[in-house]
Amino acid sequence: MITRRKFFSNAAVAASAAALGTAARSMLGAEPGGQPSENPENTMGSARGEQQEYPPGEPGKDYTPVITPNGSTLPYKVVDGVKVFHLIAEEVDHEFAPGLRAYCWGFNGQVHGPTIEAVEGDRVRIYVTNKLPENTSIHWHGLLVPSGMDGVAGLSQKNIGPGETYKYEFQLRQHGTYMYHSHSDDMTQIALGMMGMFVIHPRTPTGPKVNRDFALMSSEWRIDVGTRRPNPIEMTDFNVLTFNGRAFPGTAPLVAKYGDRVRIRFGNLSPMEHHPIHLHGYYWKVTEMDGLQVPESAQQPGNTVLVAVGQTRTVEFIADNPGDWAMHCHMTHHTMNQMGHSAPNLIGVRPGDLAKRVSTLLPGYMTMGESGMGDMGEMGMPVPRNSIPMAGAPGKHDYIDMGGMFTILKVRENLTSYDDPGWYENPPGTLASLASNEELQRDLGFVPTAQDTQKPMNNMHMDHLNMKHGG
Ligand SMILES: [Cu+2]
Repeated sequence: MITRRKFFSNAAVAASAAALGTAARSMLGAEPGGQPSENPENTMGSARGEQQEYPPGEPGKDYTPVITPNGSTLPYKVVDGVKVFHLIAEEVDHEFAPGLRAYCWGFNGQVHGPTIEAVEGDRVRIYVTNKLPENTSIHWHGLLVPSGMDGVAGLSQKNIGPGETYKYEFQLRQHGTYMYHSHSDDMTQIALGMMGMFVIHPRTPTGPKVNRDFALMSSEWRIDVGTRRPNPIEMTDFNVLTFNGRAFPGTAPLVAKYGDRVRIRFGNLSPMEHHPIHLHGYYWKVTEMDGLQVPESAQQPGNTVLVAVGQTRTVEFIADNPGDWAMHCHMTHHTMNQMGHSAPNLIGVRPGDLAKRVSTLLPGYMTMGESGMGDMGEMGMPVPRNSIPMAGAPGKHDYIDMGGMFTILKVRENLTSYDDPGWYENPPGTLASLASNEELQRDLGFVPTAQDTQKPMNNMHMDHLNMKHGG
């Protein structure tokens, strides 16, 4: 029986180079949905098979370039039809947020490494120079490459020694969101930041074109206060959580115009933890899992997507709700910064004149946390050198008690550029505000105070219950 796939495949054999369209898809081993063919024998996509050549895909013409907030895209040049990239593994003095720097390991002067971007069918040659004091190697996470290009030191290749440059070369026979990372002394090198995103655009795009295409890599670090080196021994207690190597308020906002179709490609190469990433004000559809396209009928809607360690998840939505919208990992300790995690629990404790008494022994002492910890960033108490307080940054309406893996989606109706447009101007009647006594009296029948012992619900008419039982 001639399946459609087989038909394309056979047709492709006979097709001339001019008949690229459907043949290209088949030759790359991808069905229109983007899935690799079940039968690699039928495809060019086989790592061991013959490979059809494609002209190098060009930004602007063949794809809309990805935006890596707080990061960059790795430049390339074309040599004899091959896209040539150069990654340099090296130590980087990296800023996580204003006030916190550490010596990390990254690529080309950046943490994480620049995003590698190419087009399905491209042949890529990636040189990796090792400027680290120990061996390294690079694994192309999720890419279908020949075994010897897979980058697992010892298993797939020799280590890249300090000072050496290795060459990786393969054809990209899939499209989607992937990653790259060190695969030699992984525990150390990943904890120090050696990773980046690898985005492959489809040769023959299907589906609606996106206007804004963002890549965000999650990671986590242990940087003890006052030190300048992430601790790779840490297994459980991470205190700096990042998107693209930056902790809020160091994260750049994602800016979109009203009506834009927005794609966000999430990757997670944290040493240990999974991150449920949540966006306010929207629901999205998960269009890719680990780079593989999800058929439209199966695209899960949601507003939170769990990105486990080693996974990528891609979501899309239309930016039709103007405003400033929080987007963050929903594990609350992952939206906190470094300082304050070892404080005693004083919530509800009445400290009396403790501060006064202690201050005779410790000048400048403040008792903190008895009414919660939201004020710990805002109080601006001096923090040790090279550390960031538990949370926050001044916001438009108040202090923002968030840190870590937190950023802001900014959607505006009128934009002349995608630069940070500042804070959102709330249209009249659309901002939560202090209730007036008149409103409270009218709607609740009384004015609640902090001293109230009344149970508010006892004073309310149970309209919905009446409706239910009233028949
Ligand atoms: Cu998290």
